[in-house]
Amino acid sequence: MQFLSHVFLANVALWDRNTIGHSPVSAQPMPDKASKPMRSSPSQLQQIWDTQTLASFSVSQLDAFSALYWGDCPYLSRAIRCGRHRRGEMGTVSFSRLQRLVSAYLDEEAALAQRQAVSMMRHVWTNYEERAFGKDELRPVSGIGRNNWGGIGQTLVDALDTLWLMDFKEEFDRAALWVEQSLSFSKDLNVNLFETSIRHLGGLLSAFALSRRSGLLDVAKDLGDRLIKAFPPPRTANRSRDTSKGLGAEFKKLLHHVGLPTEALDSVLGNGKNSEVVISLPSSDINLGSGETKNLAGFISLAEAYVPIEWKYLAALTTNCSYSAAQDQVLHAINRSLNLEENGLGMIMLKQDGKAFPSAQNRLSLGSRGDSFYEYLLKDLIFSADVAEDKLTKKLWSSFRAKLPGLFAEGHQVDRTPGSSWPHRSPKEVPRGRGGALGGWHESWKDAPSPWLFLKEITPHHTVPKMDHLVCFLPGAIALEIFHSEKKSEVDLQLAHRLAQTCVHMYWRTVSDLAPEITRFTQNGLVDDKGSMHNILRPETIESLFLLWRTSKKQIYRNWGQRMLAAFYRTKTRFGFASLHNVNQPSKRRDDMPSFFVAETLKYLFLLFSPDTGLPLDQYVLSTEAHPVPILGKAHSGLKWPCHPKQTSQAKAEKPEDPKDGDQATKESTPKSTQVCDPQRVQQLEEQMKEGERQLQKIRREYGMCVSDPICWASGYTYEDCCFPVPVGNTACWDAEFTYSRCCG
Ligand code: DMJ
Repeated sequence: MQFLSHVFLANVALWDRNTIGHSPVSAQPMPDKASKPMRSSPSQLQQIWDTQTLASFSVSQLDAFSALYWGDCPYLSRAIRCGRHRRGEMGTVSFSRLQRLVSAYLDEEAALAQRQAVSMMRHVWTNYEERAFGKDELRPVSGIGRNNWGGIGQTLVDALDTLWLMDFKEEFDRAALWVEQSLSFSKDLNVNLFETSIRHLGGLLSAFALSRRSGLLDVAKDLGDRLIKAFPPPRTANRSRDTSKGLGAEFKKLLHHVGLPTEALDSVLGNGKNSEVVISLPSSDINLGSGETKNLAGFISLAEAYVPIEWKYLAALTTNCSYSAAQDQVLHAINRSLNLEENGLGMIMLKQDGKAFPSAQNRLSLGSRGDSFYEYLLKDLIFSADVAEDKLTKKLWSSFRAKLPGLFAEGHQVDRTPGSSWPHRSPKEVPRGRGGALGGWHESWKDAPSPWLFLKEITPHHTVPKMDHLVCFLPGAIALEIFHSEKKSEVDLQLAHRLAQTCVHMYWRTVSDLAPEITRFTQNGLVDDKGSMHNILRPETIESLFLLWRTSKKQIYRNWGQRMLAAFYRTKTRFGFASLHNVNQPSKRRDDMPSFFVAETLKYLFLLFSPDTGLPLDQYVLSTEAHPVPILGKAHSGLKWPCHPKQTSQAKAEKPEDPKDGDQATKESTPKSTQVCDPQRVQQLEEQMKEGERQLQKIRREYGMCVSDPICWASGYTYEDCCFPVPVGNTACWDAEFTYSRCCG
């Protein structure tokens, strides 16, 4: 970019003050053009920042730097004492002094931005307390409270730790008291397991971690005991059957022969190496009162199945290891069914057995239904690093990182010149393998000089050049990985930066400066997805800016955050902050303020401009709903991990202890028994194997050996998923390479 010219800088400085109408704090005269030479832009700034960072400063910031350079006080600054007498011969300050002054000025600005985030929270909370206390949500335009999540205090619970971190201690106490005295989960209410785990369970546990208020842990535990019923029962045995020998081996041979995945057998019997026996995934929905489970959408999302931080922290606090075992089981089940250790990426719609749900909508995606699965691989790795004995999380995160470039694609800068056809209509999906020139973007992220880097989605049929705003968690996750690595990879930091840049431009290209729910890409760069132009105040981009700031300390992330803070601020209504129907029509507001706006968006805005000590990232990890929990084994956690395999007893898993308060919760666990083998269960499994063998014979009789190429059954698809009904089977299984005849014989 061209740095602002001297004259332009001086002129815009005048325009800025007059237009905005700010009156200077100190009585400083306006520059007298006749008697005083124009201020010049300090070229020294280019020694402090790169051009992209310089371009990200606002005009008023540049004006302030210019003032500092010339020994003047920046307008409105209260922090900087100016020393005209210290000017050098040229009438300017020295480079080292300029650096100090600029840094003091930026610190002051950060403190102001932090205060603005606090004032936004105050605005929300005053109205919520007054008009909707204890309700799920406050409608920001009409000021009416509503129980659209079944009346379980969604906003209140999700906001507890934000109140604590922002030092609204009285408000926190009132809200915590409401949780302890009035919140009841004993009701006939169907809830989504994932949402309730990340918002309620995570919210309560984090509020407990920060405040040590034991009543909050009691409520969390009650909720945990209700939700855990959505998981299949824990299956652990210290001695698993070795399916590489005997009847198991025979059965495996048969399975292999007909092209069916042999891992399924391991998941039932174990493979003799691993004591964990995996059954399947939790149901997506559960009735809090009756414990009845359902999969309301007909399938389970990859992201929704795995929520390790909340459940493992609950296990650590209560010494009830069944909470954590359930998460380990889920991960093992998904790994087996989707072969994630090798594939790195998994389909987002799953059947309860962990295999891919047969649907043309199924896809590889880091957006909706996929996002937090990958986020949680990393976060669990950080959270459990010091206590983890099972290395699967680490393997899966590494394999995800290795396969991630397979989703990269690039598009070029948008052409906004008058007369150009921008904004363009959304492109249709492109048949897989025919991106590039036809689709207008590049299949390989190394193909083009400096285009936008984005993440495509891959369905069985198509490559889809679209990116959900949800994907914008990824640059932050990569930054967080770097934060916790000993070797800080510049290449990864650059990758995170490029992805963040794409996310930020999803914001800057709209009228409101807020990103739409979905953005598409063509040869002209970022384009609209007509049906998805709304914004529901999501946090992912600001979250990434926060993590990039903490990791790199590069000013550009705070600058982008300042602009984003202003954009969110402009959604202010009389009673809160409102979602938008269309980011290009900011006056059309939705009477809707989701709880993650207070749990995440405002919290990340606050943290981005706060000193690191407020929430040290070497001590805490933020959940996918931005609820901080202390990293296990670190000083702040004050916990010992009670769930080492030898310490975890079957009896304990089935009948959890009932800690009365926070102190008790931190006591070490005492293993009660070590069950070796359950003969009844073994008999049951042997019967299942025999039944399996009968089924297999049936398949062989009916379909012969025409199972063709087993490579077709990647990503959890099976012969049965794809080949029936004959003769075309399920077309979701076919793409350019795989055909019915190739796969089904
Ligand atoms: C939040 O509830 C969580 O961040 C979740 O992981 C994804 N969606 C929303 C925010 O966009």
